[in-house]
Amino acid sequence: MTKRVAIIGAGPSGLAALRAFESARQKGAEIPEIVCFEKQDDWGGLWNYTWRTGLDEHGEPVHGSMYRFLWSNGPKECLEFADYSFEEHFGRPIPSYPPRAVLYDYITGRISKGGLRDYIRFRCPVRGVEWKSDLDKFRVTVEDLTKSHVYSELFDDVIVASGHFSVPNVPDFPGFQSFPGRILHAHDFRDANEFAGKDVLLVGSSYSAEDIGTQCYKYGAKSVTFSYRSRPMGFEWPEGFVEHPLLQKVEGKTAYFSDGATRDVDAIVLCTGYRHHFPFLPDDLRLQTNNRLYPLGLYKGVCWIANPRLFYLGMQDQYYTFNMFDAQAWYARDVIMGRITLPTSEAMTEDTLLWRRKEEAAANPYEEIDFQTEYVRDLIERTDYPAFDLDHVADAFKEWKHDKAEGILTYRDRSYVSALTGKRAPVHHTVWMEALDDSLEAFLKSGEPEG
Ligand code: FAD
Ligand code: NA7
Repeated sequence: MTKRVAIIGAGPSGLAALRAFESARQKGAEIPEIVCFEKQDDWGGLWNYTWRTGLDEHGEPVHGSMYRFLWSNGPKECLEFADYSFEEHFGRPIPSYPPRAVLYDYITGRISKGGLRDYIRFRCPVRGVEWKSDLDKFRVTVEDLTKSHVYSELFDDVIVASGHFSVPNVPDFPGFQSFPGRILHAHDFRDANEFAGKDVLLVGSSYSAEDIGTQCYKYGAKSVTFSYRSRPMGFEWPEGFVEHPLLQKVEGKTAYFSDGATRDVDAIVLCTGYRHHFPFLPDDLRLQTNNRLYPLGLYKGVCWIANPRLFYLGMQDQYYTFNMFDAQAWYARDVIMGRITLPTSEAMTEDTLLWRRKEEAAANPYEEIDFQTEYVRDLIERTDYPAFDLDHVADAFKEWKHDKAEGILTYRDRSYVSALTGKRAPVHHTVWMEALDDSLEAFLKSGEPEG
């Protein structure tokens, strides 16, 4: 009997799994029967933009955390699929920092060929996964939202690719109850134009704070105040930006910080990160972790040690993204197809503890980049995923870090060399601060600057 494999989610990680099996099929292998369950009505995961916030038309929590005017926050050369270059997709080299629509086109373009969409059941959130030891299978329970029908099917293996930047971590601060302006989490931020002319406070000091802060400034916010819990971002901010340590309280529209400073603000955006959230998984199958480079419990960051017929993709904090999801998907595929034999549970645990120690030893972002590079290399060496120059990609990440430190508003004007084609990306026709149209058409048109 053919094995059956369930993939939960058709974002970049789930699509990487589909591509991995398809690649084996194209090389003549007999592949398992695959069913991918996706709760949204289209593929692309977070890259599938929605204006909606809160609940969707079916009463489901909206998955999307991306916003209008989101441009890649790292060079595309660092996330390029090893089996499908940007140049192959767009027919020519394109600049290094594409807006969301361009990356969506690239991700979905690779998968559009070959009828892979037929594997996906859209509008089908997974409600439960249960290990049935008597049957030696998982029972997966799904709701078909279109037909308003709940059903269960049996699978030999399950791949969880449901993402972990969707369910917000929302702290409370004294005075929020009576703050006269809008308070929202980054998950619900959609359009920077809303904050034009306003004094905005952002709590948090990581990617969301940095990017939503600069977006607000780009689209006309009067001022941007950041509040950090552990350490400031420390960029050389232009006039109009300021960083303070942790928010203590708000009284009326006045925010009080732990350094004694105060600031009147019109709106507050909590850029306080996300929670790994798997309401469809029971305790014995559920990954429990904070956002970090090496969560425990997963051999090679992928196989659930307590039941290695369950796999997780993309659960790490991410420098590498699309190419790391591919490396993980190829590895999971090879375990499922019996090409890789897993060691004993003890040996798997020991291996993860070794990696965890290396993760903990990484003292700064440059060492973290090296750590994740080695992690991806370790995976790629074990499968037939096309080898690419990972040292080159690690150098590009470090160049990106350096470029950001030199200019948080100008780093997206830089260009980098592709490890696949060896070519340096062209410079975009319009500098990022003046590029207000984030459409694919505006980005790809050549010639005169926008405006
Ligand atoms: P997701 O993209 O989250 O996809 C998960 C999919 O699973 C979704 O389609 C969801 O609907 C589905 N799903 C969830 N639960 C269920 C269920 N129970 N049943 C069925 N389906 C389910 N990365 C970059 O490389 N560059 C960037 O510039 C960048 N910017 C980002 C900006 C923001 C605001 C955020 C939040 C993330 C950003 N990322 C960026 C990182 C992003 O996490 C990855 O690029 C990528 O989207 C992760 O893919 P994924 O498939 O693991 O998860
Ligand atoms: P991150 O990278 O997980 O960062 C979360 C930030 O929120 C970080 O600065 C935390 O501070 C801060 N945080 C968390 N809880 C609190 C509380 N209670 N009070 C104050 N500050 C808090 O999430 P992001 O949303 O920035 O990025 C996630 C992805 O989205 C990423 O891949 C991007 O590409 C886009 P800490 O440093 O822990 O003290």
